[in-house]
Amino acid sequence: MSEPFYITTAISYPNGRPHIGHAYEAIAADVIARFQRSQGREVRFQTGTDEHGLKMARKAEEQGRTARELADEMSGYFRDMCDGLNISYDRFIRTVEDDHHRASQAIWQAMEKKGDLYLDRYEGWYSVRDEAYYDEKELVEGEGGEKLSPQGTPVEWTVEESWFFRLSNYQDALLKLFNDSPEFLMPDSRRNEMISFVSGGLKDLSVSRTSFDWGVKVPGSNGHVMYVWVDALTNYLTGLGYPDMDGDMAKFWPADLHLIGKDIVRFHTIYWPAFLMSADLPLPKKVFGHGFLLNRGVKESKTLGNVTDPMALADQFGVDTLRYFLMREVAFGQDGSYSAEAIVTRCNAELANSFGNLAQRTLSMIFKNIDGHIEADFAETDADNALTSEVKAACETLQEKFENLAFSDGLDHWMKAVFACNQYVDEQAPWTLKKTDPDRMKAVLLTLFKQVRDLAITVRPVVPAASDRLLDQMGIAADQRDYAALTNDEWYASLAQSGFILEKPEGVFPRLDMPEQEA
Ligand code: ME8
Repeated sequence: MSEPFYITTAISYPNGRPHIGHAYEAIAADVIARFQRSQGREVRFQTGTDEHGLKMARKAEEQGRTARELADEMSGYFRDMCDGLNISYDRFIRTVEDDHHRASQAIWQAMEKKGDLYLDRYEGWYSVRDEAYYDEKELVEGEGGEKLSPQGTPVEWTVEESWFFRLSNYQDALLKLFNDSPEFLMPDSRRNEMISFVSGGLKDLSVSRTSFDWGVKVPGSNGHVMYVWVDALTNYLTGLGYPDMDGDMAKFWPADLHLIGKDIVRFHTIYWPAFLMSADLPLPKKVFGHGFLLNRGVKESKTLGNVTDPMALADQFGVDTLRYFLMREVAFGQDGSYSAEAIVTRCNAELANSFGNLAQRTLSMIFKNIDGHIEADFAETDADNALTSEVKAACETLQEKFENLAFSDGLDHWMKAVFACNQYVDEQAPWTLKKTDPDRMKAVLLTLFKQVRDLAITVRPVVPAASDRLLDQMGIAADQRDYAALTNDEWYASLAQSGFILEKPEGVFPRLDMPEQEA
C-alpha cells in the first residue's frame, strides 16, 4: 500500500502580485510532491492565499476598494503563477472560503474548551507588515531613531480588548519537542534560535482583534475577529476536512512537511504546535524553513524597484529551466542569489550543453545510423557495464539526497553521471565505429539510450515537462516513468520487442541567449 504524504507551502499574502520568493517556494514544494509521487507515495499537496488581517485591510483601503476585491484579484495571480509553473497542487486554498471559516472556528472552540483562551486587554507593539506582535525588548532602532521590528518593519503601539491564548502553558512542551524530535524543525541552524526564544519565557499571545473586522469571526464573541495567524495556520487542517476527523484528516494528518521561509519559522514551530496541542491534534512531522532568494545579492523591494515578476522569467527562459536553476543553484535552506546571467550560464552548461546534448546526439545517431531501431540483443562490454553502474548509482544518490531535501547536491550527482555519459560518447566515438565496427556502434548507442532514459526519469520531478517530452520520443510509456521503473530490468527488452522505432528527435533543452547586460 502506498503511504500517504501531505505537503504544504505557506499561504501567501495576496496584497500584491507574487514575487520570486513565492515562485521559489512553490517550485521547491512541487519538486518534493512529484518526487514523493515518483517514489509511489499518495501525495496531497496544498498551497494558496492568506487573505485576512490588517495588512490586507489597509492595502485595500489605500486603493479605495474592499479587502475582498483586492483578495479576489491578487489571489488569481497566485493561482495563475502556480498553474504557469506546473505546480501540481491538489488544492489551492483561499482563507475566505466557507470551509476555512468553519475549520478556524472549530479549532478556536477546541482551544477554548481546553481552557486556553481568556479575554483581557492587549497593550503592546504590532507590525502590520509582519502581522506580528513584538516585545519591547525585541525591537531595534531604525536610522531615524524610530522603533522597528527585528525584521526591520515599522511597529505601532496597539491597545485593545483581545482574547489571549495561554502560550505560556506550552513552554516546557515546546522545549521537549525541540529536544526530543530534532527532525521537527530543519535546517538545524533554525532550531537554536527557536530554543532560545522559548527559553527566554513565553508570554500569552493575543489572538483576536476588535479594531477591524476583516477576518474570521470569533465564535460567540461579537466584535472580535481572529488574529490572522490563527486562521492562516489552520488552513493546513481545512484542506483535509477538519473538524471532520475521518476521511482526509485520518489519512493525511499529521502533515509530513510544512515548507516555509525562514522569516515565519516562529509561527510554525512555536504558535502552531501550541495551538495543535491545545486542540489535542497531532503535530506535523517536519517544518522546513528555506532561505531567501536575493536579486543579485540584494533583497527585492518596491522602493528599490528591483522586483522581478517570476512569470516574466519563466516566459523568457522557460518553466523547466527556471525550476532547474532554482533547485540547482541554491543549497536548500540557505539564502541564494539569482540573475538572468546566472540562469543562462547554469542552464546552458548543464541542461542544453550537457544533458540536452547527450540526449539529442544519442537519439539522432540512433535515428540516422540504425534507422531508429531499438534492438533487443547486443553485446555489452565492460565499458558499457561500467557506465550503466555509474549512472544507476548516481540516480540512487539523487533519490537519497532529495529524500533529505538536498536538491542541489542530488542534482550535482546526477550531473556527474551526465558528464560520464558524454565522456563515454567521446571515448567510444560511435561516428568512427560506424565505418569500422557497426555492431559495436549499435551497442554503444543502445547503451546510451538506456542511460538517457534513467537520467530523464530521475530528474523528472525537477523538469517534468521536458523529461516527459524526451521520454515520449523514446517510447517510454507514461506509467513507466516512476522510480520503480528504474529497477525494472525488463523494460528495454519489452520496448525492443514492442517494435518501437524512434522518429526524428527534437531537442528538449534549447540553448538560451545571454540577455543584454543591464546598464
Ligand atoms: O508570510 N525568498 O506570506 P508571504 C524566498 N501569509 N522566500 C520568500 C521570500 C524570498 N525573497 N519572500 C517571502 C506569509 N518568502 C504568510 C504565511 S502560512 C500559514 C502564512 C516566503 O506572502 C515566505 O517566507 O509574506 C513565506 O514562506 C512565503 O514566501 C509567503 O510569504
